[in-house]
Amino acid sequence: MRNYFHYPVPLKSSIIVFSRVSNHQKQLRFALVCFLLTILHVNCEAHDGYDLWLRYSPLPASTADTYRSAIKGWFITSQSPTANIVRDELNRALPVMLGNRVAELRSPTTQQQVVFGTTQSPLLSGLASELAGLAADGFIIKSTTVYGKRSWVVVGSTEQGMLYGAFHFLRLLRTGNNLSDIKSSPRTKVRVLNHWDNLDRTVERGYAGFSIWDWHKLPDYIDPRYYDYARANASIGINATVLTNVNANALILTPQYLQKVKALADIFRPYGIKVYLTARFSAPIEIGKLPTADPLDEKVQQWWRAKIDEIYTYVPDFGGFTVKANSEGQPGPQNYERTHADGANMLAQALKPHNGIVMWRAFVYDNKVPVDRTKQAYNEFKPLDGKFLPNVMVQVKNGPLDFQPREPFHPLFGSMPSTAILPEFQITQEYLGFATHLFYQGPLFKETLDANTFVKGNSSPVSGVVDGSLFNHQMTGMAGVANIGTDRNWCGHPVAQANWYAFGRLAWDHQLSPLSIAEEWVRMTLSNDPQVVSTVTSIMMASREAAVNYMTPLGLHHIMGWDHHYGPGPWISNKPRADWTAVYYHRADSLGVGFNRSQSGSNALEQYAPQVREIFNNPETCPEQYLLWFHHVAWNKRMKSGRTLWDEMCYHYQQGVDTVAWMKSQWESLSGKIDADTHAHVSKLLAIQLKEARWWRNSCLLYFQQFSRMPLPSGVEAADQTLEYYESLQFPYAPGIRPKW
Ligand code: GCW
Repeated sequence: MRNYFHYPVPLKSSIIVFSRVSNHQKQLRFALVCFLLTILHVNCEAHDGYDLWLRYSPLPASTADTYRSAIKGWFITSQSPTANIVRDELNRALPVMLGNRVAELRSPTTQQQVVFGTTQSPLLSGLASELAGLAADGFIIKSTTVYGKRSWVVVGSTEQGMLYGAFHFLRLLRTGNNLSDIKSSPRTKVRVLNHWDNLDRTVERGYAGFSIWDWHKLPDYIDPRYYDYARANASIGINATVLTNVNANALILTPQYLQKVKALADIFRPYGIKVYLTARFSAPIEIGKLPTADPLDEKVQQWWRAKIDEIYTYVPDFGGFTVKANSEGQPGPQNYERTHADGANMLAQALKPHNGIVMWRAFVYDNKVPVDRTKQAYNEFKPLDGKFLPNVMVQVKNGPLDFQPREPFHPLFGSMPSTAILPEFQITQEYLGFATHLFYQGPLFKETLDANTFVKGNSSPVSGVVDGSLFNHQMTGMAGVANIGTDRNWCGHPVAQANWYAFGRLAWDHQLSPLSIAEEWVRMTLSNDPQVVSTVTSIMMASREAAVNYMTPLGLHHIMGWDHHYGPGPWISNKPRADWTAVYYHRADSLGVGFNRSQSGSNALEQYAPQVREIFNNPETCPEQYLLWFHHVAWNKRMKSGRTLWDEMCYHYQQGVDTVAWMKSQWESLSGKIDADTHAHVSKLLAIQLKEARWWRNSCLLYFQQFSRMPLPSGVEAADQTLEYYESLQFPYAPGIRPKW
């Protein structure tokens, strides 16, 4: 048992101390042991978030009875490290949820049971045809007859499939669902977390403490967290992890670090998780002592080949590289007048014999290029369509700018039909209130996945690009920038765990609804109590729109504080890069506000299919949630509500604040219904969120009012400070900032 909670050591030692004693002392001892047991029990029950959504607790008696009538015991047909993980998890979960009577069976013949295994087992091989249509990691859960007994089987065609099936089976029990026949198959192949973790253990844009990779003590000291990290990921189908920051450090590729990487890869392997690294493009110079990193230079190619061969001696199933090149100061092929395809293909060629892949990021822009920043990735990558080797995926952020509370979908989705495209979401909340704000990202992820690109007929959702169905790609995946750190509860905010969870669930199946995912998460993490489930899910579902409203309503974007992105900063101007300032994006003046990206402006809309262009190009038909993203709009323009743009903006900011106040009062109503510590923690964070939502509303409205020169409409609260005050606030130690190298 690796979870700290379950170590029985303190109790044992206290009993030893009290041996050889008188009767009176015996009574005392008994009382004390009871007392200690009570404390321990309370500690076991206390929920500090470490267990994530794998928190098993007794099911309500009637639910447990129903399951017990169908399950008398369980059996695992395979013998492998992965089967042992399944066994551990079942032993951890079932006695707690169903009681000790539901135990592992010595043979699968005796009674009504659940059989876990693969179709390699003779007992389950008859199900091979049913699994044939599923992806390798898929599984079925099915009621069938085993040795004459009505039983349940949880079967994959691989050990990994069995593992995912077992976790799903436990999910069904934990959420109180009826057992029924299920077939499940992942819609994408590489379901990958990107850790922006540095070798000094800082985490770029990380808000949950330091990196969980203890590089200094690896490979000799293995933190129990590594196992729990792997369990958590396996339980939601995540099968890949990029250990290091995309702002890369070449040292990770040296033997000293590769031993450490190997230690992690060895732990993760039976959980079905492959390890990947970030490749610093200039590594041949920095650690290879070559004069150049030109991808077309023979010596450079040889160096990478040898380096990659070496990596595979440490990690035989190494997944490959994620690369950020020629972006925000990172070196890349363009330093040598080569293209992104030249750079990616050089690495892909060397990885190919080992079945490794390259995830090459399209997050590129340059302030020396006098073109709207949101157009630059498309401009650079679209012409390279078809030029990447088959084991390259181009990794594209969900929107064309940078993980804003709301962005339209990235125009590269659908416009590179001959290239495998990997979407990148940011689970960590860089622009979303850090780990202080309750911001459930399920609806944000889903909005991108559901967006219609119109590139191939009237129904061409981004999800069709992502799962390969639209252009018939075999290489598919979904990447998420992790929000994980050394905080006891992993993600900082207790509810931020739900974003990690939702990412995994949607990477597995983008057809799931954010509400159903939220509900699963609440039931498994907080409580099955119907009031808790409905209240917390409504809070979660309201949280995204609330944040859009109090931060960047109506299509505003990138008006956060400079560099750290904490809090409001619509006044940010005069910085070394125009495209890192707020005024570049909102363009407020006495006439109106918004970035004109229509035909009469930067024409970013030309990068979308004609149907999208048509809707968005006209301010009358452009959905209001994107209005100021695509248009510079007069302050007194009439909106659909009949209000002026200015009044509407005020109303949205107020609405954002009001929703957070509502979220807080809803949460308060759950006092006594969920674990007290978690309740208090979230309650305090919601108080900060409310304070910060007001700060956003006050400062943004004061700032924009300078241009609109219009009064606040009724119902919108006035600021209690001056604009100068808000502008004067400085946060030199805001967390998550990128280190200055
Ligand atoms: O949003 C920006 C972040 C950078 C990050 C970059 C990227 C890792 O502010 O911190 O760098 O995106 O995605 O590469």
